[in-house]
Amino acid sequence: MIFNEEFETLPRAALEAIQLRRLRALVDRVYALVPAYRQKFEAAGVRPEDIQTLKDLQRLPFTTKQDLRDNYPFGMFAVPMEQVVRIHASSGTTGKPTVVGYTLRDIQTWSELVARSLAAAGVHRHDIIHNAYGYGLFTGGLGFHYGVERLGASVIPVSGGNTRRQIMLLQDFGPTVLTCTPSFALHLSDVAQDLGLNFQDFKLRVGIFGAEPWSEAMRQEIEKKLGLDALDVYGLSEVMGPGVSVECQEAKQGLHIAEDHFIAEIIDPHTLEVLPYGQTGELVITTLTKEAFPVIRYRTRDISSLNPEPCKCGRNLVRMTRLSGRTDDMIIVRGVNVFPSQIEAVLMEVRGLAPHYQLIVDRLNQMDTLEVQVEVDEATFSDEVRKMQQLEKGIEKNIKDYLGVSAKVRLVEPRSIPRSEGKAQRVIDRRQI
Ligand code: DLL
Repeated sequence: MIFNEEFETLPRAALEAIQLRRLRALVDRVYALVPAYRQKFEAAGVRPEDIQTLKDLQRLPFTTKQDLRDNYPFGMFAVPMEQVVRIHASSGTTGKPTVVGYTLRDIQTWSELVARSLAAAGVHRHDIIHNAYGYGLFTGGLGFHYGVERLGASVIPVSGGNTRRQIMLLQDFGPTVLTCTPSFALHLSDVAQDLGLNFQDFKLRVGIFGAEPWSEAMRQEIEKKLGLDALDVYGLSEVMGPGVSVECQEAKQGLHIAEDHFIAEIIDPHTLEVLPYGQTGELVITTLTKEAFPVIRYRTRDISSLNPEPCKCGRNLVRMTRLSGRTDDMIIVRGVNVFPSQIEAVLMEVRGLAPHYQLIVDRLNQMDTLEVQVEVDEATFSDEVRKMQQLEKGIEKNIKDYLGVSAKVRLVEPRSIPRSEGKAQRVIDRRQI
């Protein structure tokens, strides 16, 4: 189903005319209102009037997470705070989160784009949606919540956690749609099985999964175990949240990007050159309509490619391929974005630790596990076991407090973590997805 027939099926020429008009207005606005953008444009020797065609976008400088960090927390907002009605945040590479803001109109746009995503996945007004994306600073929960309401369907705002209770609600309320991370979907089905219940007996028929990497094999498994049609949804806080792109139920081949609101480019992350359609590289996104927190050529660090062929679902919107990884070392553990540098920052505050650590990520019963192994210095190592255990617990608490993720901390002997000749290998990801 198509939620916004007019905009989702625009002929390319008409779509590009809208994109150019919006891009020029955006560039004028950020140049006038956001000092950080003005400075970056000036440093690159480009002025708003230089943007005459869509190709001229390539003359504008990229925006990175570092820019957001330099302007933490609200320095890149393009409206006064009294027009901001919502704040969300996601993990930054240091202890500080990346902060994003929305005007009322931004929330309306976002709601429409999530409504479009739901419709593309085959959801309609009569559906009941069990929304198990986390509510809070994370954009998943509230993003889907508003989208479901915009579509006119019913939302159950379950949020994350409390798996057994979720199973009870799935059984009793009979939702027809499940929205959560793909790993949590599988975890739900395992727990149901342990309780002697079968997902096939529930009413679910569609699942919309994203916020973390998953594979075609995982889709097959989810569809088989949960008895539903599983679709991929993509987004990131810096650009909006969920709803930037979504697979359609008809083709399930690539995620349609809402191009009347975003321009996507693929670049070579080393040379920074823009690559032609079909080639794989880093996805870069420009927001065309966001008011509070527009981004210009934001480097997502996500790896994908673009396919411009019209789709059998009727949309002319470019499709991005399922993400195949990231160009940085961010890992996603139970839906929480984690940078090794954040863990490092927590560890470095503790006396008695050596700056050698490794993160071991695995998946046990469909749930991600994170173990932090860190070397202690000689003095700490000769302490009694009880003291070492206390130290471990203390670090676990700090990681939970600062990063919002549970980890198992294991203090290990001095010089036991393998040293590398080049870049230290901080992450060992044993998950098979
Ligand atoms: O994860 C927004 C979202 C919520 C998307 C719910 C989909 C569903 P962040 O927390 O800012 O926002 O994390 C964004 O998550 O750059 C990707 O690396 C990863 N990611 C998001 N969707 C997918 C997906 C939300 N479908 C980061 N497949 C992004 C693989 C994904 N990775």
